[in-house]
Amino acid sequence: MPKGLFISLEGGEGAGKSTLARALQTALIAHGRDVVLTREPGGTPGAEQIRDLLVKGDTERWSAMTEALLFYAARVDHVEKVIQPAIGRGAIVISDRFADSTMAYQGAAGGIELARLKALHRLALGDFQPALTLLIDIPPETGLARTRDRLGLEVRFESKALAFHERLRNCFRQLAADEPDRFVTLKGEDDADKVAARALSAVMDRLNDE
Ligand code: T5A
Repeated sequence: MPKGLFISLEGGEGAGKSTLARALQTALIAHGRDVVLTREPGGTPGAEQIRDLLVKGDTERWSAMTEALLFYAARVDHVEKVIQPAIGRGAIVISDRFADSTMAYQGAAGGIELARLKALHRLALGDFQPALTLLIDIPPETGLARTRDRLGLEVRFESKALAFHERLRNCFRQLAADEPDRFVTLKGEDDADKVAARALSAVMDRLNDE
């Protein structure tokens, strides 16, 4: 039986994570692998219910710490019910976002010290982490323009919004620099096929190492 592998995809809004997740799934299935494509927040019925609490309603509904606790409640359910069983049966799990998003959004952008979030991670999941994290790094202006184009909205940025997205980007880059063995950084401005080819090569390298 092949060994399971847990891969997370990270990056700012509109970086191309969902596009890459689908492309990787197709390529890895063509290599004969069992692939589970999942996402956070979400991935189980309970975690999808928590997702609704997080992504709907007033933007000021929750403090950053309440959000972090809700993300971790959803994450534990996701890890216990989907990710670990799939790895156990030899599948490759691709999660569109995982714990690094909490570090960036609730930590660097939301103002919670990363040490407190890392303590929360240890409490909830011990040392469980993806074997490989693909960070799609993209200037926030480019990523936001893509999502607004998709929604058909006019592209217009406020400096506060951009500063928030710059903090996210810097945090993701710092996390990647801190854990060079886990992270591979991809250039999000490249066309989608090129991003997918680089990502597949990183995954194949990791599979060969495992
Ligand atoms: N969150 C999440 C937290 O605050 N804390 C946490 O712990 C977690 C897990 C999730 C929100 O929750 C936050 C982060 C988010 O704000 P979501 O709906 O899952 O919300 O939002 P995102 O993950 O940001 O998803 P997006 O859809 O905005 O971005 P993607 O998935 O990165 O982008 P994608 O693939 O949908 O592509 C966007 C557009 O760009 C095109 C695509 O065709 C699409 O139109 N595109 C490209 N165009 C040109 N070149 C490329 N290389 C392209 N790749 C994609």
